[in-house]
Amino acid sequence: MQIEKQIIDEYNHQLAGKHQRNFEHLAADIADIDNVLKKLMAFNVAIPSWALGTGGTRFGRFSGGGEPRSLEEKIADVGVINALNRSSNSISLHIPWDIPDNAASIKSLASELGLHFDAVNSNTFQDQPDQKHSYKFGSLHHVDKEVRKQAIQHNIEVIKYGVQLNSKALSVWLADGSNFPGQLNFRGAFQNTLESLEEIYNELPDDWKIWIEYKPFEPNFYSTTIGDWGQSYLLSSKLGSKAATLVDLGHHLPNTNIEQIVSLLLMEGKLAGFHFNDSKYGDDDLTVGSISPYQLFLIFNELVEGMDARGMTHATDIGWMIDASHNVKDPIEDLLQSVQAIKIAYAQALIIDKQALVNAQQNNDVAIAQEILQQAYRTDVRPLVAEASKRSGGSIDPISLFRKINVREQLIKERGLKTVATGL
Ligand code: PSV
Ligand code: MN
Ligand code: MN
Repeated sequence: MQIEKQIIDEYNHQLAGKHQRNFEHLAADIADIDNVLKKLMAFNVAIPSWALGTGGTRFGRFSGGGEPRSLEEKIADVGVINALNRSSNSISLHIPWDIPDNAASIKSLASELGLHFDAVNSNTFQDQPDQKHSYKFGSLHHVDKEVRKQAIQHNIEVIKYGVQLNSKALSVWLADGSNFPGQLNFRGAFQNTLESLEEIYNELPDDWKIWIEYKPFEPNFYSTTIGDWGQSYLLSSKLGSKAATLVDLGHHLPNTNIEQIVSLLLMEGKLAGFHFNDSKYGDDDLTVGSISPYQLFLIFNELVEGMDARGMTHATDIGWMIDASHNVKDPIEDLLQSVQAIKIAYAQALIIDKQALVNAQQNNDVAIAQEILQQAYRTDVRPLVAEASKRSGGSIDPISLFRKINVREQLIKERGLKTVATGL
């Protein structure tokens, strides 16, 4: 299904009075309001193809109904999200969960909806029915060269699919690790991973990147071969300028200072981008901003400051993507909430009084430095996000419009109640 622009405009019209009052009140206090709005309007976050259905947990899965049954339907769902918020103009595919054999028609469907393809993701953490060797004991780090070769080949195949879709990056997350002390030789595992990644790296087209994700635990619970940003950074440095480190917010031990990691990776030109989600305990994959919105804001503070210092373009110079899963909420509503949360954190970071913060830091004025950050964080910037969405042709309030026009009910009518989408 597609949402007509007229429906969005009509609903915006209904909300216009209150919105305009709130926006004007807020805008009066923001010095460079046009610049803030311009940046928000240019900002987009990719939607992962695996987040459009109910993920479930290892204890069960409860379908929400109307879930996309094919890649075409996943693309249609991203079209719905983007029509509502005008900030989700790309989709990230996971192969072989999505097999774009018909690349030309998939590409034209996406472009009809104003979408393009973000990074392609490889999968060497599951065995596929037709594969020769098992990934039970890992893939790119495996002790057996034949297993490594198979995993390398898969990644090269994923690049080829991505080239047909005009993606520009390969995203690699490995489940490789060990469950018990003694199971692995750490150096051997790391060395094998590096050599495997080198072979994949050599197959990257000139204008492509490889994004290397890290994660400290799960599915292995003693060691993960790319377990933290140091290990990912080491690999991406050794590989070369097309390689960088991908930060998934849920892939840190509790209380890790993620914003500091972000700041240093950015400084070194090695920040590939993000998988946004939120978590309280581990890799919970909860809605962005639902647990730790202040942390999200602090990350965006580092991003705005660091990207401006390096002359980077906010909208395009790093990868922005959601990596969440949905067990009890409508996936589309959840994704809309996530994108809103990201834009709120970004808007808050954009309105920080940067010169005053620099002065406070230079004078070791700790209290004022904290005040400056919290002043921005405690500002309700939702009217800015709404205005940016409206000016881009989206909705002032995407979730309430999604409910009002009964999108899910229509999807259930079209696709059925007991549907299963591929995903984590
Ligand atoms: C597993 O932790 C994971 O959530 C990683 O974050 C990947 O990005 C994602 O799956 C898809 O492979
Ligand atoms: Mn991830
Ligand atoms: Mn994860």
